[in-house]
Amino acid sequence: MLMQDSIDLALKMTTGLPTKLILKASAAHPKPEGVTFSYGTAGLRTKAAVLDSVCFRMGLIGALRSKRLQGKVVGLMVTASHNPEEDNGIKAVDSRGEMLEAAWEPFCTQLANASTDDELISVLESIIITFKIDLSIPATVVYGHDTRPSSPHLVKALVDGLVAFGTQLIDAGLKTTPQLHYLVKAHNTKGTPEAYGEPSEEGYYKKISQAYLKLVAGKPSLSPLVVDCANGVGAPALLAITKYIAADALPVRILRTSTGVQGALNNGCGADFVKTNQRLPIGLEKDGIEAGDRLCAFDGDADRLIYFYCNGPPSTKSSFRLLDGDKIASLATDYISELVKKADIDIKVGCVQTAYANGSSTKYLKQRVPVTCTPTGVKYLHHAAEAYDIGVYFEANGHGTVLFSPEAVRTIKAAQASPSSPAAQDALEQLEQLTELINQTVGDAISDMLLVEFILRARQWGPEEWDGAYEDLPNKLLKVNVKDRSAFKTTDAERRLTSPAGLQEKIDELVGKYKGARSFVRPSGTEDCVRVYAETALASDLDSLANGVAKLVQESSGST
Ligand code: G16
Repeated sequence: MLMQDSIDLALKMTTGLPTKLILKASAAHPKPEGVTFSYGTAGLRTKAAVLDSVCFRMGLIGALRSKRLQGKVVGLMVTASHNPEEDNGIKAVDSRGEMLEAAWEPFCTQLANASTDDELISVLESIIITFKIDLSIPATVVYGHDTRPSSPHLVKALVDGLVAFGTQLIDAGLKTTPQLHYLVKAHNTKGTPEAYGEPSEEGYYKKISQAYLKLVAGKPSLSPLVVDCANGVGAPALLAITKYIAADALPVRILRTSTGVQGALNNGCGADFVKTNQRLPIGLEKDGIEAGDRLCAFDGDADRLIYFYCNGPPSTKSSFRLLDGDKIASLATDYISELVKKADIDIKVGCVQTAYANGSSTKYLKQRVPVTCTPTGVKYLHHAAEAYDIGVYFEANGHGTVLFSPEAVRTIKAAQASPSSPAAQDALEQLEQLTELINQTVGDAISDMLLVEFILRARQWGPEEWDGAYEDLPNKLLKVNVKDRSAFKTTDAERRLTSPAGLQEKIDELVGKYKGARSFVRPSGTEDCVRVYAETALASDLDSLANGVAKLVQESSGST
């Protein structure tokens, strides 16, 4: 295209930009000085006190993204998930219920960092031109928030951004992150043959509870499950679903539900605390739990799930046993693979993990199904899982779900017309219900919990039988505070560092000194730290390796 033609087209495309309205609204949401924002693993996330302008600007992005998708509903969720209560953030949901398209991420970062009005408008113009957005298309955005005290204020900023583009608003209010993903997909598929469910919170509960009840019908009950809700939004959501599922179908004790208590969120409890510290939530041993009880924990926005139990007195630290995302992946992969075999259909099951997956879990899974490794972040795992007919993806930290490809769903439905045996018919019915039970838009603590509960019930297993699949290699996760985490760059699905120069070689040398050891370093995309993961064959080597790598990180960067 000739230069003049390009200029004319750009002018034409950006003519409808409501510059005055945007700048007027933006004046009420000034960017704080001296802060640089970055779109990370799951959106923008940092201290809530500096996020007002970011939320306003993500409102603008939401409107543009919806216009780009011909007016389809997109979602914005105000949450900082597993982070401490004083943090907040925003996750963007695309029209199929998945994470925002990666190509938009650098623009979100640019817009969040624009420090003048001119810069703000210029970034918006470049988004419009890059993605060929027709501004005359009306936008619709559904937005929600978690229980953080800062959320209502930030939602207001978000709405100001949406309103500046005349966006049609759907206020979902207090929601879990997976519920918001569900709502986006349900809105966009309403009235189509692919209708995902009623686009309401009630629709969400109905869809998954009905599937669960069909799956567990006739299967003997298990002892009660104890749930740590991280004092977050998972608490009211779990309470709500128990109104749809009677206690004999889901015997449950719901703990850590103090959503209104300042400072309680994710504090000494929740999935991240349990996984990272490999211990019970603080004080849980005094909550009347016993050896062998099934325990699980959500994170602050209920998109992660971790199970655990004690194989001896809960007051003894050594009795703690973790059933993390890897163990959930192995449970789900085994069960679903068996169903596919019984159903006698030609469907391939695959599994997706990250470098954090315990080496034993990868070995176990690889003996059964193809396994892919991606960088950290649901957005990467989700897309990799789409490559399989049935893709099970879980991060060790408890984020994950199972995706059934449209072809797999068609095969399951078609085979039900003439099943090869009564056992095949039963397996096909179970597979069909699993497509309803599992929230296929994103990892969902509640839906995943029901999946685990169903499988354990079908197998009549307690946590020890489940745990018996394989023995985790001793492992440790450390956070190291550094001056500039952006100095840490990785390659090979984050398993190796390319920067700071020379650090990877030093890590290799250290790892080489320990038997069956592995360690890697990567910058967190949600917290201001660098994460160190270490795994060894011998428990006695673990602390020495993990601390040694952390020391190398500190020496290479200068800790804060
Ligand atoms: C988010 C992402 C996860 C990721 C986690 C930690 O979870 O959705 O995929 O594993 O951050 O990422 P990082 O190690 O980069 O900090 P959440 O639950 O915090 O939204």
